[in-house]
Amino acid sequence: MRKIVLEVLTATALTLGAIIALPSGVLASDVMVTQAFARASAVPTARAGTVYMTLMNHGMEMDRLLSIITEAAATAELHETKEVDGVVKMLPVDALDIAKGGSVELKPGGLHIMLMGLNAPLKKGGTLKLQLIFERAGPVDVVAQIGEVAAESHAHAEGSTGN
Ligand SMILES: [Cu+2]
Repeated sequence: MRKIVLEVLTATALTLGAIIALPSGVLASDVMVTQAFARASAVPTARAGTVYMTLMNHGMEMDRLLSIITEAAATAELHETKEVDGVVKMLPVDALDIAKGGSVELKPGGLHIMLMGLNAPLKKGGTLKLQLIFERAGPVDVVAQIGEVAAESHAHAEGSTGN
């Protein structure tokens, strides 16, 4: 049974050329990422950026987003925007669980990936490459489209201009 499964995986990998079979037999594509987009930098000196996307777990078990890697910035962290006593704050999220068959939306006003120490401003119309590391699915490459500058305020440590 296991042999048959592995042969199917190999055939699929050869066909698509982009699927990596991990040693455990878990496919990297067990987590599907859609609608990945980043905000364009408002000013050329911007050092922070935000990225949003939808994560779907098509695997057989719960999965967990452990970390984010990008060459575009010094660090990339998962944050959650929350209103605490009328003050909007961003709190770091250590790990994000995605239930089997479930999905999690990273969107403005909620969960987001925060880039800190941008190597270059994010230009509208460009793309941003990220790699998401999941506990079970392993690394998943993501290409985010760079869209408009954020319309709403986002309380960054580096100081938004308010409102
Ligand atoms: Cu943030």
